[in-house]
Amino acid sequence: MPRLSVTRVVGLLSSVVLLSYTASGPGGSVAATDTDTDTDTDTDTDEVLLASEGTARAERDAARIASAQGAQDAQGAPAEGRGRGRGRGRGPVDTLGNGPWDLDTERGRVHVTVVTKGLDHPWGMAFLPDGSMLVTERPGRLRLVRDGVLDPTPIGPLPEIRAALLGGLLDIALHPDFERNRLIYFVYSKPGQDVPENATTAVARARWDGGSVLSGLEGIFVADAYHGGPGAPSGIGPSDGSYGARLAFGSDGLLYISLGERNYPDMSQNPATHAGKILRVRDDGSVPPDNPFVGREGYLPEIYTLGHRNPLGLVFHPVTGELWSTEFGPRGGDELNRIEAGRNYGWYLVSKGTNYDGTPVGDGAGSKPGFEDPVLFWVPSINPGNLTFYEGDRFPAWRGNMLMAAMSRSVLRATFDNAGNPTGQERMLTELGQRFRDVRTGPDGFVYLLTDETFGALLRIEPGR
Ligand SMILES: [Ca+2]
Repeated sequence: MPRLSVTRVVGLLSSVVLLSYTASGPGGSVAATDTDTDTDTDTDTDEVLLASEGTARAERDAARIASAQGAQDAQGAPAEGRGRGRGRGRGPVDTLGNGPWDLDTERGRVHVTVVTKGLDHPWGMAFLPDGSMLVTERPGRLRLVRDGVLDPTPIGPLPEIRAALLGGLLDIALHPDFERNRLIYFVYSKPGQDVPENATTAVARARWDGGSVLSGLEGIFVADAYHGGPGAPSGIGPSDGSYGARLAFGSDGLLYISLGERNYPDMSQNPATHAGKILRVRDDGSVPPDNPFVGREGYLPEIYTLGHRNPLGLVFHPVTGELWSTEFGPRGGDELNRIEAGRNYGWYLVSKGTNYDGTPVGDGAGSKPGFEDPVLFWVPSINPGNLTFYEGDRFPAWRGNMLMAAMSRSVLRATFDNAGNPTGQERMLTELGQRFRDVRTGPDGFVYLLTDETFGALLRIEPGR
């Protein structure tokens, strides 16, 4: 298959952008685009990601049309254009296979198995005390994997979710006291009340007793980050991109939420919006009085840090207790950041990368006083997803290492010295050719991965045999 040129990729983005702005209907549905997920995975832009999302959307649209219920979803969308690509007529393809795989890494052989397949763009996961797992699917389903088997019945009800482009049901977290109160938290893109495209991001919680029904569903936080729809100022990409969003509970019992700037960079430095920020709230969504900007005029009090583009990873280091975040940046500007209260992480004034059109970010200075430098950044971009610091027993050679899921079809392992400075990196599991969205260390010490694919999977990495 020919590799896409940058021009071609930009062309694809234009069509995706155009369609997303001209579409109408409750789902923000767009006509199918002629896009190709098997593009140059090292091309360092959102464009490839968005182009492949366009294909995924086309696949979903085709599936909707095939179903009777789809007629309702398609309301207002140009029916003649839906599900019809210009070119190859290729349906969704399982690009993974069944495994298992035995793969070499710099620190030994690993054995990778499929825990379950049949997940549509799985996005986040949470391990339950009994060893089972909850997994979100971006189109808006919450799934249970018990004893390695995917329960066919999704868990609900969920709130109304705007599942458009990169928006949908995103991350999930258990309350720190889950074993007693059975509370689960999830973050999702929320349609605007009058204009669905004028969407934001919200966090809800509910009680889950192990079956398929949630009780006590309650929104605890709606970000002041509405953006998109007719008349919205245009940014650097679709307003249904760059949502974030990850959740992480700290040992302080507080909930940390990472939100992207929705491809409207001005929001990252604007303290009057939650977009492009990492936030900190109590478990009921209220503001902790010691948040860094409480009482400062013009600042929303939930803000913990500013200046983020699309922070797609958020985790507390299990040993140091530090908060770390990966950030999907501009070209050559993907970042790993150590997150500290009240700091500004630069976007869109300071970046190690450049804008996708090749122009410098800000005045081109890669660093500036008052803005935090990333611990790591990648040229070309790596398209980071979530991350974990490995401290389990199964892979002694990985202890203290960071593992990062990457949409550029690899898992990145990074090492650090005792002072926390990076000392080396390795890209692993490239043989599988999958876009990795999430990576976690399981309570059993194995490493679990979600592939962000239409035929998505939950994978487990074990030591080699
Ligand atoms: Ca930055």
